[in-house]
Amino acid sequence: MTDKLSVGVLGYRFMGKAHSNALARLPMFFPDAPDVERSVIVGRDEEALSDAAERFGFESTATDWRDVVDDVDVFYNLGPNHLHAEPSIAALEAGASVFCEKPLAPTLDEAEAMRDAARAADGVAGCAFNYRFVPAIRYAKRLIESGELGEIRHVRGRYLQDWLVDADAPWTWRMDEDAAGSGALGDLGAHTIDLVRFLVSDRAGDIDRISGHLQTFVDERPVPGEDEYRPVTVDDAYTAQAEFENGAVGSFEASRFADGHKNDHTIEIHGSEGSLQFSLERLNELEVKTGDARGYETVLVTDEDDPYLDHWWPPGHVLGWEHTFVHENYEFLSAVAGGGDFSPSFEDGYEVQSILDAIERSDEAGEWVSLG
Ligand code: SOE
Repeated sequence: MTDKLSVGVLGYRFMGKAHSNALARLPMFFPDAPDVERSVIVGRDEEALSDAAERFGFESTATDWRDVVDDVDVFYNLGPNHLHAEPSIAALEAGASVFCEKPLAPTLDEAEAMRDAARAADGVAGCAFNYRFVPAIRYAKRLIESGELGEIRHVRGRYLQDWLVDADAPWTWRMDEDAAGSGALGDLGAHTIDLVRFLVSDRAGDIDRISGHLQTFVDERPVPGEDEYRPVTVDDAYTAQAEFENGAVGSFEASRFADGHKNDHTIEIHGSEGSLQFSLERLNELEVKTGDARGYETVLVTDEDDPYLDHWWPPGHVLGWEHTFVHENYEFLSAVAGGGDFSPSFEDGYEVQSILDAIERSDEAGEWVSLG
């Protein structure tokens, strides 16, 4: 009887590669991680799936997740957003643990159903907000919770990309409301809202009220390989402003039209005693201003007592985007094997979805929406 965790993964493209790479890294860099068997990878295109199974180290393939969820210990849902709810709920009800990519779901109703299924299940249910597992973000959380920034006054988050600046960039499911739920708001804003909750909710409380605006700049795009255009039914960009329970002021935005910004997720926090700034494009660094410093100090967060760094290289040998997936997979699988809890959970995923939903309701109503 093997004590390996059997893993089934739905999705073999971008996130399938990111998580498969993480699973492959664990034995070498996190030797105390649970033993995992990459049992089955699920997708529709059998030729592409077979190639992915070979490259990503999976024992078998399947074209229907219904044939998988009863037979694995852990189910990774890396499919498009509209496929997050049903397979994840089925896997939880079959007794598996589930790791679902963000955002938890396209709609608040689906996120609520997933949250409730997780509450009723024995398995661990995690939502893969990978940026919580950046060492510099962990360092930022320690600084905030130590009180070094004092009372939180300003929270600013923006996530800027530019892959849709070209009006002829092809249509994908991410531009369809039925498949994605929303555009930049759910795809990028979900990360920002989750990080903000992770960093400041203990000291500033949750978001109490919010107002938002969504915008679509290009309302149809060419379908690859076909002589047709399809409508874009989601936002290309969003902005929002918020008030936290402690009175702190929040401002958030994301765009797929921010020409010159490739994957620029920045968080800035100002307190009564100091400030910090993080940018994903410089993910090993944290800009910190505390105490009587006259300005920001750039801290390179790569020391061996910094979170996760002792698993990798000596100080200064910087990490990359893919390492965040190794960290989150280590924590998730350790929680599964050890019967512990994992954050961010489906509860966290639901809370994020509630705030995204409030931003959309505010945009529709043209007024602030209370979350309290
Ligand atoms: C969008 O392009 C995207 O891939 C997001 O879906 C991911 O969550 C983000 O980490 C990088 O950008």
